[in-house]
Amino acid sequence: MTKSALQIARAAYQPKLPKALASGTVKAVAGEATQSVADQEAIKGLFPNTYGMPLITFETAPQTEQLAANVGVILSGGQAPGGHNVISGLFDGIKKLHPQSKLYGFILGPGGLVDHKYMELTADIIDEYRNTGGFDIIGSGRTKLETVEQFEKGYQILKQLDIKALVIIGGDDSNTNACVLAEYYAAKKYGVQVIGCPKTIDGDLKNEMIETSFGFDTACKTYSEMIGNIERDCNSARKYWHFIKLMGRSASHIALECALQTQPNVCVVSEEVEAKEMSLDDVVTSIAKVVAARAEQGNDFGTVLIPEGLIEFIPAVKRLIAELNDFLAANADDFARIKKSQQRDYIISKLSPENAAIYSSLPEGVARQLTLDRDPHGNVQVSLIETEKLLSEMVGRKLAEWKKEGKYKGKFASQHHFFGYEGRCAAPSNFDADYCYSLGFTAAMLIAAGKTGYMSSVRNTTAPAAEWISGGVPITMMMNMERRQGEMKPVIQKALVKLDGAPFKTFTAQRDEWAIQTDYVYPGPIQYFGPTEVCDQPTKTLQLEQEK
Ligand code: FBP
Repeated sequence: MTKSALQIARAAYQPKLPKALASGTVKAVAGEATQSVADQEAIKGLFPNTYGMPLITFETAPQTEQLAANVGVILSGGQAPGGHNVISGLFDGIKKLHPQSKLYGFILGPGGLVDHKYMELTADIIDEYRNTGGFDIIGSGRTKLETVEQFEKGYQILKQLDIKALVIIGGDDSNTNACVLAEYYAAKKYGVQVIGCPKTIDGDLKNEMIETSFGFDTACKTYSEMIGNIERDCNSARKYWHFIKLMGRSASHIALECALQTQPNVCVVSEEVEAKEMSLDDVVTSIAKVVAARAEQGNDFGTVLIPEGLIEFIPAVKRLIAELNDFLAANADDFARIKKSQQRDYIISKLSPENAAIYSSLPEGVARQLTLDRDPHGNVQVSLIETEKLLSEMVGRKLAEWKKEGKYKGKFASQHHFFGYEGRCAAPSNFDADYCYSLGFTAAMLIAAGKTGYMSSVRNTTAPAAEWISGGVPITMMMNMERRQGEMKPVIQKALVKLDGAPFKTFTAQRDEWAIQTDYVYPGPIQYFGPTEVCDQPTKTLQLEQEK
């Protein structure tokens, strides 16, 4: 396999570990018993074996004898930079505890467990993937593990391979399923532990104990490099407004972080749109105002960042999607039989009058995208909705009206971009390389400590890696009850952008200036080698959040 110079140099990088893990041997120290973030009685009832367990912290301790133990690993959901380092950390962790332990990878996500597709991950294979981006070592998938039949089929192969513990590397939905699986195996006394690891570029799997999900750092730095390049181009040509949609299915963390890194003229934050009950027209007007104000100064160019999930946060559209979700879940077969050309009218005839009116007011393409297949977790596939084009088109129309009224005199030409896949498999930054390796190593220690239903946790991440704190958090602690596909289900609470949080407040304190002035920042590409202030900086989000 041909390798780039960077790949060769990067293979030799030794990720940094928290001091306790680097010392070689640890003991698990139990903290206080935990409770779920909400709906305690309901969650306790659903997870009698894995509810209320204590927080765990690892501290240096003398070596204790360990038996060899085989471990399975699954990569679940969208790719995120650093997944390979979680696996290499896990591999090194279990081998350190006992050289005879084996690591098996299930192929193409949770489906590999159910279909018994796996491979043993040997030292040679692991070495090929250290510090690389992507999930290609075993592939990923979005199969939802939720039925007893799947759990039992999984158990068959786990038993056959003598696997003692399964590590599921995934986002909020996948970790919710990891917890359900942990509970099931514990209830059945199958002797298989299940450990989760917090993955998602979206940055929305975080809480008191999970400071950030891995991949967010690298993805945001990659997008920010590209946004900075576009800003420089637009400040050079001075003729285009660039509408840039950024991945992040629900929360606007990616858009906000990129805004903090690059200082664009506009960044829409979905959570604010929802809180202020803004309509689509309000969002369009707010962008058009910035375009008009810059035109007054002769600046017919700019950059607008748009979070991928925006459409679902516009309260009226959100209500429409909620009704559509329930309706489509209950009438999937009927809907599939309707001819494409008649689907729009069919939906309109079935919706409540208020939602039917909103549905009919949406451009046809966007309306159709709202009825496309949900992902296996029941989510609208927002990455397929071209919000960047929708907004620029509507801003263009608004400006044309204002021109007629003599309120706007500029020229408006737009370019569209969608940054998502460009960053999901980037070579992990030093932060993600170190963080992921530590998460994987911690997972190995949780397994050795006999834990199940825990998520690997590494905290104090704005300090140098040696001072990071490694441990485990019971997954039930992060859960609440939410309506999914028409039913109330226990799920990990998604962390949205907090409007009273430091990252958003820092943004709002400066955004009016950024809107009018051309105050762009050009972060440049991720640096893997060089001074620590260039190579090892965590995201601005993390720095601001931890500043408290
Ligand atoms: P995860 O929650 O699985 O990490 O999803 C990350 C993500 O990149 C979202 O930002 C995006 O909406 C989605 O995956 C796209 O998924 P796919 O590539 O499967 O369509």
